[in-house]
Amino acid sequence: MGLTLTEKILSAHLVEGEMVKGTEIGIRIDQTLTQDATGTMAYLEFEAMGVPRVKTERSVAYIDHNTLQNGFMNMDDHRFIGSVAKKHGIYFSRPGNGICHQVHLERFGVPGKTLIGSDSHTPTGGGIGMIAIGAGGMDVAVAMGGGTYYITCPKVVKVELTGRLRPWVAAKDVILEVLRRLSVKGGVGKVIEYCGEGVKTLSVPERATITNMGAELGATTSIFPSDEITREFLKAQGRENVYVPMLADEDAVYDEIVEINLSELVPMAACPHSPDNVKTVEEIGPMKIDQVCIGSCTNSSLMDMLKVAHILKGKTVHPDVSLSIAPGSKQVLSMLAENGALADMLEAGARVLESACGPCIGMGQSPNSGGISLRTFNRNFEGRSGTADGQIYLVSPELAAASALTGVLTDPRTLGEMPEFEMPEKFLVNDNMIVEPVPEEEMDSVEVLRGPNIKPFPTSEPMPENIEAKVSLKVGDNITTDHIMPAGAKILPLRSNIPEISKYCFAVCDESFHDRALELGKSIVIGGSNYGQGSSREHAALAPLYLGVKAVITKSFARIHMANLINAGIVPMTFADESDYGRIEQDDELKIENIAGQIAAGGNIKVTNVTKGFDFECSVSFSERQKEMLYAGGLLNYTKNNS
Ligand code: MIC
Ligand code: SF4
Repeated sequence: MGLTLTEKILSAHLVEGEMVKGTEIGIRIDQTLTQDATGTMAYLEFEAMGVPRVKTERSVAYIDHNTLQNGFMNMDDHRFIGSVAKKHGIYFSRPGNGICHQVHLERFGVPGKTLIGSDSHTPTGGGIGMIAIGAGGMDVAVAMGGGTYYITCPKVVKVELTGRLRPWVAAKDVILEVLRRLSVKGGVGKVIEYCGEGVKTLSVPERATITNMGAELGATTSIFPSDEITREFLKAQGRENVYVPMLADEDAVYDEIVEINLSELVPMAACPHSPDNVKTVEEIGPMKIDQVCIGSCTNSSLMDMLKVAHILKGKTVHPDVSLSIAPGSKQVLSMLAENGALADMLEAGARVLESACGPCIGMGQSPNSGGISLRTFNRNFEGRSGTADGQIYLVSPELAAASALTGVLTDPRTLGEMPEFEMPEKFLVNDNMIVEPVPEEEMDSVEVLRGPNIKPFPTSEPMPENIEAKVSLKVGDNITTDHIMPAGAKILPLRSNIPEISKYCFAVCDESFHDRALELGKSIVIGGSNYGQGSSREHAALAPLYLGVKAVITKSFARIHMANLINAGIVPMTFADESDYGRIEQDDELKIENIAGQIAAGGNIKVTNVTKGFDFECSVSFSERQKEMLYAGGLLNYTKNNS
């Protein structure tokens, strides 16, 4: 029986377990990446492990999220990360060099290798045939120290692409179509593998747009084969030497097959407030818009930017629209400047931003109240833009640029012929904004620079005999980590300070949560299905830990968040019978007796609702390693106990 590409790469990296779907496997990690908003915690954790040098083939620390620098906190974090990186063998991509996923694809990614990153859009690397997975900071810290990374051995979905995209229809429309069909929970426990004749018609940046936004499916990752198109891309980056062809076997067996004829796709948009709320432009109609933002790790490649520049050339942005453009990397921005495309954007009235996440994570460019904003980004969760009632639509760069000119949602196909342009054969390669680490013998000379906002991470206790606690909050389905631990210009600077950032925990759902949870001392949170989707931020587990949350009971969890809860020593459980969700209210007192014993026994966990006087069952499916971690009170305690 042939193997899928996913199985080939995973089994070549397998260090624990067997390739049995649904069971836990441990894999060796070749590369890691961090960004600054999750990086400070990851490096504090790495330092706590006491490993002098990273043991990976390549680890890179990027600064791209917190570049607003409103106050000393952001730059203190940058300096901390830069100095830790230099000391411990990590390459440091300085602020201004670009968005982690874009730069990693351009400069460091290698087909067939494994990459984990403390950012949920790490699967961008799947665009060149990597198994690239988003993870919590602690998992990345462990991998940097040479430790194994654990995942549930995934099912593999084949997305069979046929045909060719018609003019003005983009890679973004491909992933929007996948999201429309599979939904934001359709990818849980699965890797999405793209195959078929249509693959050959897609360039690497287009493939990377698709794998990037596979994160919104809740998938473990997404991957394209590594083929001649990959080789051309790596060659243009001066890295042809790392090219290896990587293909699934002809007779590979997949768990699910999705067929997409690229020729049939039309321009689409994900409507507020979920990436799977997808409609065609025709269905939405010519809606008046207020803002357009082009950029983010999904759509900020040179190819995307050149398309936009050609559409804008010689025209003017509509007077009622604000257009911002953030090219994804220094390489992209420099090339736009060199070939004149940047001037075309500026002349049309675009507000060009630095190469960073920017508006995608609510770092500036919040829309007007109730404003309609078209964005080429990957997430449109409520409030994420920084404007509580902002209406965010996720669209392709073509559609965004066309609409910026007309002031209404515009089908780019109405613009006539697509402008023709050639992609350069060689990219401008200058890695001068990547700082190399010092050699091991010089590491003692590097002082780690710690600002006053950098506080130690919260400690956790070993699992108690019984958990008796009130429900501090009950929330519905599809709660994102942007609900649990919001980001944005005001809160992101607090990423290194858990006591401070925890003041905003769940603020989107209920502003009084922080005070109530602290007053209760210990509590339990109740959630619906797909709880914790979205970002990999472990702050969404560390802040609840700090506030005394002992367990989270939901209908189902998103993968990275569930792993982060276990790493923090918070017990994630799901209702054995989902109808019990409706029988529990905020403030109910719940009791779980002999919790460690019940987990060890392997069956369902009995929970008593003391307030309402009934028992209900929760199911858990922990590996032995996860059980041990929970007994110890989280990954750090577990690692200390075992070293
Ligand atoms: C995001 O897109 O939500 C982020 C900000 O990049 C996060 C990471 C973070 O919260 O720092 C992610 O996707 O993991
Ligand atoms: Fe940055 Fe946005 Fe990409 Fe997250 S999704 S890494 S915030 S650009």
